[in-house]
Order: sequence, then structure tokens, then C-alpha cells
Amino acid sequence: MTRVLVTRPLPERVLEAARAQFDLEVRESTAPMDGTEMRAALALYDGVLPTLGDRFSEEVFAEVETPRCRILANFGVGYNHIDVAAARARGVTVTNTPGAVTDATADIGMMLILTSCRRASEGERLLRAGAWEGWHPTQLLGLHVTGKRLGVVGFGRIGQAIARRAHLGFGMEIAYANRSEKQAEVPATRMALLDLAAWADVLVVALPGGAETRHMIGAEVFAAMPAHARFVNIARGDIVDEAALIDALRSGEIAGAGLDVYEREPEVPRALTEMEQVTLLPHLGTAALEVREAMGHMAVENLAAFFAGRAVPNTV
Ligand code: 8YV
Repeated sequence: MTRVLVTRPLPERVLEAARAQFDLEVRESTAPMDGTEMRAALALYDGVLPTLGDRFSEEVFAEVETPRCRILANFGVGYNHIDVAAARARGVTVTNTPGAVTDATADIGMMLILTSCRRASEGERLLRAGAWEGWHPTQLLGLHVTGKRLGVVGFGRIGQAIARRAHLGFGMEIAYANRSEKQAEVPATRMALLDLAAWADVLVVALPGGAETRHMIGAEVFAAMPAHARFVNIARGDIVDEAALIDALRSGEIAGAGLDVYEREPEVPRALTEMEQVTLLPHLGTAALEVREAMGHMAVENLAAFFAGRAVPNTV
């Protein structure tokens, strides 16, 4: 029977589906695998279902002469933790789970847009600290969201799903920066990144991570943004130069931020946790049971198709 390793505990229904088809091993730890574990995974299993944080780098592949593993079926759409070229060079297929994550991630994006504009985190902290002295007309005045301009950096599935929510639900005007022109469901204008930054009241990042997009959002982008603007990242932390973001928030170059991802997760700079004008979430993008089940089933289906010799739906 085909030996498959699942690198973290997953929802039970996903494991059941996988157990029905494979000789399944589930690693019990919730922490990413270390180098030794990853090398063993490549050497001892026919297929691996890894996830965020399991860094299958060139070095890891280089240390396993003949991997038994022929497929890494990633749990998640983002696969910047896997060196796809290194995998391919050793005949290892890599798959991901697009589609399954889109709506949930866009929901978190919309939530951070609302939270950072309306200062909800600040309000809750104040209340919990027992510091709320009662309603008054100028308390915690935020930025009205309806009708404002939303700039979306990266206009793929998730970027467009955020735009749809923002436009249809909140009457926001949409523009985007993207390598190519996109036909979206809602009216949206393509702009160069710095023009978009200068135009938008809220700038949201929805790009894939990896070497190509590393630090694409830095000091220049923040300097171009208006002082009342908010910055939201639901994509990958290393797309943003976090030190430049901290400077921009500190100096008042921008008014606030809503973040779900960080450059060195789970490390979050103390400068951010100490700032009132930021909302910080622990990478909750797809954290809903139905969504994690859908992602898991998709990854299991990729494995099943691969080992049955069928066309693999989500090869990257
Ligand atoms: C996942 C994500 O939960 O799908 C992605 O790329 O960022 C997430 O929301 C996580 O990456 C699982 O691998």
C-alpha cells in the first residue's frame, strides 16, 4: 500500500478519507518539521502532505539521494515554503489547494479592512482594560469604509474576491496592481503600484509569496500612501518590508494596519504589538473547519489522482 505522511494533525474527516486509501502516518506535532524530519519524509514515504512552515528547500532535497517520495501535496494554496524547481529536478510533483481557500481568506481581508478603518481592536482593548468612560461623539473616530477607495495588490482569485466583497457590500471603488490586466466581476482599474498606493484609502496585499515578491511593499510604497490610509496584508509576511511598515506606522506616514501574516512567523515584532493602530491576527486566513476540510480533501484528491495515474488536478 502507498505510504503517505501527513505532517500535522488535520480535521478527522480528512484523515479518514486519507486512511481509506493510503497507509497513513500522521505526525502529531503542530510545529513545522525540522530538516531531519523532512529528509526522512522524502526518504521513507511515497507521498507527503506538508503545510506552511515545512521548508522543503534545495538543501533538504540535496541531502536525499534518491527520494522515495514522488509527490508533495501541499495543504494550502501558498507553496513558497517548497522549492518547486528542486522538487521537479528530482521528479517530485508538487500540488496545492487553490479555490478552497479563496472565500475564507477574502473574508479575513474584508474583516481587517473594516477593523483597521473602524479602530475595532483599539476599542476592544480599551474596553477590556476597563478604560471605557462611556460614549461620546468624538470617541475613537475611524475612517468610514463605504464609498472609499480600495487598492488591491495582486489581482488573482483572492484579490478579486476581496474586491467583490468591498465593492458589492461596501460600495468601495476598486483599483489594482497586477502583472497583467484582469477582467473582474466588479469594475476595477489597473494602476502601477506607486500610483495605486497614492490613490487608495486602503491598500490590501493579495500576492503569492516567494522570491519574486519579497519586499515588494517597502518604504517607497508607504511614502506614497496618504496619511489617513490603512494597510492590510492577508498574503505572506515577506512580501512586506516589516521594518519599513513599522517606520511608516510610527512616523504617521500611514494611519493603521491590519495584518494576518508576518515576515518571521510566529515571531511578531514587539514594535507592532505595542502599537494601538494595528490589528494583529495569528494567520487565521483559512481557519474555519469547513475550509480546512475542503483544503484537506483537495490535497488527498491530488494524492489519489497521482497514485492512480490520473491527471493530477492541482499540479503547480
Ligand atoms: C493556510 C494559507 O492555512 O493556503 C494558504 O496559502 O496561507 C493559509 O491560510 C496555510 O498556509 C496552510 O498551509
